[in-house]
Amino acid sequence: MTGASTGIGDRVTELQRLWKKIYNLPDTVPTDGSQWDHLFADGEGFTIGEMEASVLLSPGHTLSSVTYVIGNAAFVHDTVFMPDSGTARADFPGGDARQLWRSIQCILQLPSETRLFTGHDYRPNGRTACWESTVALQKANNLHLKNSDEAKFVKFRSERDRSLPMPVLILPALQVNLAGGRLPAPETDGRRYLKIPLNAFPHASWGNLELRAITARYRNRR
Ligand SMILES: N[C@@H](CCC(=O)N[C@@H](CS)C(=O)NCC(=O)O)C(=O)O
Ligand SMILES: [Fe+2]
Repeated sequence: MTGASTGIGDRVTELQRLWKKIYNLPDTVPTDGSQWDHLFADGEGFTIGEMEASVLLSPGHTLSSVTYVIGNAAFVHDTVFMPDSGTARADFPGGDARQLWRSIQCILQLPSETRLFTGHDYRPNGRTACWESTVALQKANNLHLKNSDEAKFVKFRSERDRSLPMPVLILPALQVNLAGGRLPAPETDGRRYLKIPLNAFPHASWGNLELRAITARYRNRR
């Protein structure tokens, strides 16, 4: 809306191809990332006005996730949440718990006073919403990381992920996200439609959908 240019990690094209198959989208939907003005490579630098920024590939939660490091702040999206909330799940298509562990280790190599801004906060025990921590605080207190190692984390994360339900809005939201925020093109009647695959993930605990279950969850959201 502002006309600002947009950018995203360059592996988004892999994500677009993956989900295009899952949604069985028409051939005309581009999977070359052309919906953004720029695709960032791992390690690439850029500026926002006079601020220096750089991009760190951080796959795991998704295969194309990136962290933006800007001065002494890092925007870490769904990798670590607040220390009392732990880490993001790694069971979405293209997700990988081992890669998530490795991405988090890269983030934790930033200077210890680096401010970390997280992607979500689910307010454990009903506390007020928080979004900012530091590398030092994460190392000392993160529930899923302290006293852990790669093998323990992968086991813990995979078990926990099997118990998590499908996010309520993932299927409608992804179709728009993957097009850089654009709605699907209108069909011959002039209307735009979002597709909801009903049986695309038979092996995922959250994926074996029936329309009844979806409508129940939308109703319960209120
Ligand atoms: N209840 C939420 C859950 C959303 C969810 O799964 N969030 C992801 C990040 S996109 C996550 O990592 N959650 C961690 C967890 O639930 O432990 C919803 O339905 O929207
Ligand atoms: Fe996420």
